[in-house]
Amino acid sequence: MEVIKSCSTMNGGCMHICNEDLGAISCSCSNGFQLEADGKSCSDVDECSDGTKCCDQGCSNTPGGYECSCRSGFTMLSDGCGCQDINECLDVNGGCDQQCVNSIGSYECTCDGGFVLTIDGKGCEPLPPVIVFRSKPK
Ligand SMILES: [Ca+2]
Repeated sequence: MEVIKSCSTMNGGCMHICNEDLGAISCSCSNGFQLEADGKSCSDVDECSDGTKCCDQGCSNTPGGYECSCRSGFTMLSDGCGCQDINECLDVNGGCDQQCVNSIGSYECTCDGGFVLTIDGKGCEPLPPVIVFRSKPK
């Protein structure tokens, strides 16, 4: 077996970065990768599980990095880490006929007195006249 003594031959056997120092070769890895036990191979670091992630909510590991994500009802901050509630009421009143009430991660429509919410959760219709339910006569 040929002993590789230089980074100029086959990258010194290193998967990523070959360092030559006083005739000795050592391998290192690009950011987001870690050196394997063989001293040559590089494997992805799972930042989502090793505690280095900055994500408020979701985290997905990618080769050499990771990406944060936010649940529905939230928007990603420019830092790529934080998640901020979307105030749906600022956009066409959340689609609500009458009142729009924002909440963290969601919102709901409500109606003024004398009105009830329609089945779609957005519209308002006048309260129906009082209906008296009677049991069927036997
Ligand atoms: Ca919201």
